[in-house]
Amino acid sequence: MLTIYSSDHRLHHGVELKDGVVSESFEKPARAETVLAQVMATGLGDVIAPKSYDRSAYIGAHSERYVEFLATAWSEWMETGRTCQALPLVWPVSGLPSHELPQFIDGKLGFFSMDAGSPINAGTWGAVCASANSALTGADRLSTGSRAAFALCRPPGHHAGREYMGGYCYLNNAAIAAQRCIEQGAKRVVVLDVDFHHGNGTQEIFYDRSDVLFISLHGDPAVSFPYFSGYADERGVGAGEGFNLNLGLPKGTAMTEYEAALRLAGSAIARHAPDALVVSLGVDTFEHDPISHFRLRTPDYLRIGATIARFGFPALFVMEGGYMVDEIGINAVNVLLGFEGKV
Ligand code: 6XA
Ligand code: ZN
Repeated sequence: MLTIYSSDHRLHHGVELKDGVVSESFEKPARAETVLAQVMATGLGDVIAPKSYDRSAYIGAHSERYVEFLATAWSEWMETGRTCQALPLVWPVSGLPSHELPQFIDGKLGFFSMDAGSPINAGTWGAVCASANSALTGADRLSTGSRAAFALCRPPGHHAGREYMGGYCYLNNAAIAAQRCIEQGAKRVVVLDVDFHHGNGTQEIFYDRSDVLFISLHGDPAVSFPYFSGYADERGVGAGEGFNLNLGLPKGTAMTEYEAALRLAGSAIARHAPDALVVSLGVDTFEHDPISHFRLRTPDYLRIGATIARFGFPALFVMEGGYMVDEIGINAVNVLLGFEGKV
């Protein structure tokens, strides 16, 4: 299986507000390096750099003004004399009267974010573009007949909505790839999100559409980030009604229950009969992940990959979360090896 990877991910390295303390983010460069090392060590296949894409390739999944904000946020922040990372501190929650886009960068940061989990520094936009371009390059491979590809994206994307960043995400790589598949001729696409966290951004982007079915297996939002989406009654709206499937799972979920949910996803995928499957591949479902609470083990990831292969559709795997740095490589690549039948 081909891997698409850019070392530009290293341009982005942020802080995180966790347990009331600002410290190094769990979403750090070593994650992608560890996955790449495992891709090489296992001989998964060739590794190529992403192609260049115009910013217009991100529009469709995102709004023009949001992409412009991401591209210019750091320079606007610096113009105010600050040199530390840019973070939002105020949000237009539903009780506040104005939902107008502010002119000042501090207001814009709150307007275009769901949380304080996506810091912006000098290298963020470069890394974000390289990440999205990796997903686009993978989507184009599928459109030209490849059975599978792996976009080793960093930063991740599935929390990013049409007009907001959050949860370490800026551009929604999986959604951008799914949209690209549609633009290249796919009639129907499925985005299957197996990250521990609900892919609220992907859900939002395709919520009113019937061409892209979104399915997510994730920690019950009553007790898991992002808390405000991921419930079973979120089924889509308008033309998209019935094309959004949330499979929330309880604390401590292990492989037996996880596989049962994956089988339900498989039935929904078969009914949609997609031309392409985009897999939001997070491995923070791992038993030792530091920020999640499922109990999957390293060999389970081979089975997840083999199960996805049995669904029988061309698949683009897009890297999302996973934070136990030592095992993230083995677990992520096990899914890919399982898909390839190399078990
Ligand atoms: C709170 C936790 C963010 C979760 C990010 C993630 N800062 N999403 O792994 O898939
Ligand atoms: Zn996650």
